Amino acid sequence: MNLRFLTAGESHGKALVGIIEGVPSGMSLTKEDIQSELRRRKQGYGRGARQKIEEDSVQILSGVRHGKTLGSPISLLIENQDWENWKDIMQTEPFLGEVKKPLEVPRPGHGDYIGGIKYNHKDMRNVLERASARETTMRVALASVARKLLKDLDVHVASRVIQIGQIKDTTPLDILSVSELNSLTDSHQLRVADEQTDQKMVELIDQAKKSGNTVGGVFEVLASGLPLGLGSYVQWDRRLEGEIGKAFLSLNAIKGVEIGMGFSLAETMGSEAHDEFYPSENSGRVKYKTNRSGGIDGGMSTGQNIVVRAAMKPLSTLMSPLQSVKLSTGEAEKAHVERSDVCAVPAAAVIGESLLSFVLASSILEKFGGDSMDELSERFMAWKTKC
Ligand code: EPS
Repeated sequence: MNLRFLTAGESHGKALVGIIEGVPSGMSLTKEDIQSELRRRKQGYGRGARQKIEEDSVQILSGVRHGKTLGSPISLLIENQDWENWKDIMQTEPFLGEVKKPLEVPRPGHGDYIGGIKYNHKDMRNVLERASARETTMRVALASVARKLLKDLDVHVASRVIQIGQIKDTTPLDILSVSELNSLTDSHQLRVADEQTDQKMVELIDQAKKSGNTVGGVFEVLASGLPLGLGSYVQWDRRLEGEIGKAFLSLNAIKGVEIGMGFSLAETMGSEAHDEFYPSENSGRVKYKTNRSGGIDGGMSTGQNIVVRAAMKPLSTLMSPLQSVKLSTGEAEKAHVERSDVCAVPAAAVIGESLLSFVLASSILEKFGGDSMDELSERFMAWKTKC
């Protein structure tokens, strides 16, 4: 990957920190470019009380001067407001008192049990604190730098939720252009294109909350304005679908990813599965009338919109907890209960936009290189014109 990033920080620790490296020099970048994406991640019906506590206010610590990137690593800091309430429990110095809020009964479906055994932690809070999706706050912050790079090249990324539990939104994919989609979905409680379906899903989340349950769903992330030829077929780890799949499957609670027609392609005949070629005014090039491949064939971008869908399982922290075992006694007990969300699919969609932005910006840098933004955009535009 030409762009690299790392995050650190516990959910209730002092702060989240991150570094992104490989961003060309001379790109305009302000705090607001990052903050606006962090605000979007906090939205969505079904979130818990934490989102009211946290401001997710970002500080740019390095790599930017007078509103322009320097080409050096960009480091970011987001302080956790809730730290004030967790100082003793989460302090880094040795603590001699009785540690409050230990996690002794693992939540089925979470990392608690496996992580506790693997890292030899009796208090599985040591797992929870880092396995928590709170970490995605910093991922979104770092990826919003990649998203700014895409925006400057006129590449747009947007998302919508298409399923919560068993309720599906069947609004066609091309209802709006990718650059316009977020203005619609940002204004709905669950990021669903159809407002009535959005409302039905809100009711489902209310029911789940009442019964101490959680719900998952499916979201779709789209990108437009891309050139042909990102990624490559020549080596397994350069295939664009592979990079996208890895990025999306690295997101907490994601259990399935598909590109274009995805799983439904398995039900079709070859004659209905591919995007046929039609003559183009541009000699030596073709036109498409369909985009069943979701913008990627042979591990490379086709130049059509990229379409990715991901399935998120229901969150594993239930207020009516599942059956579990207290490991210290070996006795059956109900799982640990921790403040959490009922549904975080809209937030996951925004995080999905961030992950796709990161992979696409990295693939663009791999193909076109360039140490400065001027160099990159000149090469990018020349290729797009040619293709
Ligand atoms: C959070 C995501 C979820 C929230 C968390 C904040 O993390 P998890 O994967 O651990 O459920 O529950 O909030 C809390 C840990 C809390 O104390 O409320 C996020 O996206 O910011």
